[in-house]
Amino acid sequence: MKIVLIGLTAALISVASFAMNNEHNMDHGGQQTQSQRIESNGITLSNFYARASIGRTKNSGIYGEIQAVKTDRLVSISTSFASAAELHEHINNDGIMRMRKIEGGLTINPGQPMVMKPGGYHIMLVELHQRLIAGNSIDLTLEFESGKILDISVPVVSIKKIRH
Ligand SMILES: [Cu+2]
Repeated sequence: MKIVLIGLTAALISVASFAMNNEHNMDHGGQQTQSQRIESNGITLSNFYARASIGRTKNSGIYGEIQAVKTDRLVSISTSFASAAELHEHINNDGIMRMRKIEGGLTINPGQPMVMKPGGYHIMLVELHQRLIAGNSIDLTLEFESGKILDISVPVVSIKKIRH
């Protein structure tokens, strides 16, 4: 009886690891349309999306939400898909909306999620190395003043699917 039980347990473990491998492969090879939720060291990243390239434009935007348990500051952003990733805001300059780079990072306070969305704060991808295609995903690394570094895989979606 004992031998049968051990055999059964081994079979269950191999089924479980097979399922996990499958999921793993889908993340890398397949299309990613769902945004990841990353929680690490008191910082949560959610609803991250990158806007698919429009024509041959060399820039694009990333939107998402950052929450922190303790006050922290987003100081550096990078991706292998672009020469630079900058933190931007939109400002109303005599009725004309303009984008402006935020120098010195952006503070995130506990209980106040930092929301990046079209027309507001966003991550600007400058000098894309390749077009961003809807259905693909791109890597993104966020560094905080506290020293915390979070990696997230960001799905690329068409502008029509990004909610305002
Ligand atoms: Cu911008």
